[in-house]
Amino acid sequence: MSIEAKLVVLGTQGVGKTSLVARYVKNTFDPASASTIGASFLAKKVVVDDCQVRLQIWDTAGQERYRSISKLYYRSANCGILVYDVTSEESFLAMHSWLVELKKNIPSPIILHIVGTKLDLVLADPSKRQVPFERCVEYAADQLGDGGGWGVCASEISAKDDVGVDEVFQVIARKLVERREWEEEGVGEGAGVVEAGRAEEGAGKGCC
Ligand SMILES: Nc1nc2c(ncn2[C@@H]2O[C@H](COP(=O)(O)OP(=O)(O)OP(=O)(O)O)[C@@H](O)[C@H]2O)c(=O)[nH]1
Ligand SMILES: [Mg+2]
Repeated sequence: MSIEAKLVVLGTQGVGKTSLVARYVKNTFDPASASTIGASFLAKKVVVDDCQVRLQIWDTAGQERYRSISKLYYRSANCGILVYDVTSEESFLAMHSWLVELKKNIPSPIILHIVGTKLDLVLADPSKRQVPFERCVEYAADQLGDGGGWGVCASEISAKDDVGVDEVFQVIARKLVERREWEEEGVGEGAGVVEAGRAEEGAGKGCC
């Protein structure tokens, strides 16, 4: 089996969307990453068991003035990553506004992964943390854990230190495959799975 899926990456300016995608696709990190204009596209194949998943990854611009353009990308997406920065509560609140917008504008629930970035900064200095991982997990359960079809997951990553990045995309790809199997079997249309793990500081990642 092979699957093509469109993945959209959303979140406010500077949270690390481009860095997350660059680490995953090119295994690079730019400490002076330039702000994205409009959106950029990268593709990568992921193998899940005997299934090939080709992810078309749309990295959107977080600047407010590009918000209407981002809509073009998420409306046809099969899956998405909502990104915030663990050192910025403001970015967490901004992520919520993306989710509200998604819920309003997309025709049916998609697989969503909520990602807190810049974990390396709080591992180096815990006082920098503004969003506890528990808050993110509770948020995911409250907002998306109603069995409404959002296959949601949450984790914390560092694009700088390459922690937890591959896992995000692997989990999404696996959920895409599972969802396809359910649909083919006619079992689980709309069956949402809420699975969120705890980030162990030091272990550096928390995921499903
Ligand atoms: N320490 C640290 N810095 C990071 C990490 N990820 C991104 N950054 C830095 O955060 C800044 C913004 O990163 P980008 O990836 O460009 O952010 P973005 O979300 O794509 O921003 P827009 O394109 O403007 O929406 C850059 O200086 C990155 O180097 C990380 O995991 N750790
Ligand atoms: Mg960017």
